[in-house]
Amino acid sequence: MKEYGKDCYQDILNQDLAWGSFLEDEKEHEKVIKKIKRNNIKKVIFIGCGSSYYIAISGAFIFKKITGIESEAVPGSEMMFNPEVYLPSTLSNNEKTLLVPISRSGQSIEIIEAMNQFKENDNIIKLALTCNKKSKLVNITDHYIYSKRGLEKSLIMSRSFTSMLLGILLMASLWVKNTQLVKELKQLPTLFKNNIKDWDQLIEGHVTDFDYEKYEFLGQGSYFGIANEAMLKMKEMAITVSEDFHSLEFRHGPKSIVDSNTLITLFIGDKSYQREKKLSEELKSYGGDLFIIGNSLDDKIKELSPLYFEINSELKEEILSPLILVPAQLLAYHLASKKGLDVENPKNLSKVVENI
Ligand code: F1P
Repeated sequence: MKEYGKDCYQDILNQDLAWGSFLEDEKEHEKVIKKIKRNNIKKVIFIGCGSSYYIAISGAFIFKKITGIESEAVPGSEMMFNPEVYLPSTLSNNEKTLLVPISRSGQSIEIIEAMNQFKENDNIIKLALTCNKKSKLVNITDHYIYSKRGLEKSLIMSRSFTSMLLGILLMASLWVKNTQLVKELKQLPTLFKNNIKDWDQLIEGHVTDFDYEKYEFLGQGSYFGIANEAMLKMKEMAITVSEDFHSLEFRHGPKSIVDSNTLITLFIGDKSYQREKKLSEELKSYGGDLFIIGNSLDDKIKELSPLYFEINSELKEEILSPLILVPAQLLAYHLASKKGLDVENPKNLSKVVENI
């Protein structure tokens, strides 16, 4: 059988190399953060398109949680059309806004057009987060943080997503000089290596044995951006309709569609654990199947879900954000393979959206 999506599969299976390589450059990243911190940053706005916007959603939550600095995620198109709505209306004489455009290619048209608006604006410090340091974006920003092994061969974003999200985790940890957090981030490549083989086999097996019509992805906090990206992988790779919600938002109406043809993937958090467990019991009672991924899972959760992954680390949920996405990438890949789709040439998609 033709090996569909070889490059994409390899990109997913070797993300730990991109993470390790990014973390090796800690000192370079630290120099950038120190330069930026010479400014009195009042607010940080992360912008992105597609998957990169979902990095921004998860990253803004993480950056505020770790540094305490006001942080927000805005789609590139919104910052292009309505910058005055998102930029702080009042700044004291030395306060600045840090704008962080996130872009694997550094070429997406909305990001470039948005950033070109601020070329002369000294109240905005511009930091690019990218996998392409020879990009238009890097030429129009003051600083850049670069994931040198993040860029995929494949069109589909996988290791670029997780390595740039790891980038925001490292930025925030360096910002507050939390050496313990930096040490914890350095555990992620090993945690990936310890789990990837089992995860891949178990997911391939589940996809082979079960068929669903509807796919829901749920998460709170930093896992909401992860749920967004999981939804997008299902669409881009498996050409399958899927949705994402904050976990408890799903109860306010969308849960009405749950039946025995529904797979709900829950990225279960620490603070939200008990409520998300009750939600899982409710969704199970409607006939839905649960795929639960979390740090430590109790027996009740394990009984509820035909498929569950327990990471078993001492790490907080935010630190696990890049890792917890990986099972959803594998789910989309194996469903695409089952459907005989060639993920190297996904329907209607291009690697970069450079014009509108
Ligand atoms: C990323 C992106 C992807 C999308 C497609 C087109 O742009 O929008 O999210 O899946 O591959 O490109 P960027 O990160 O390069 O700006």
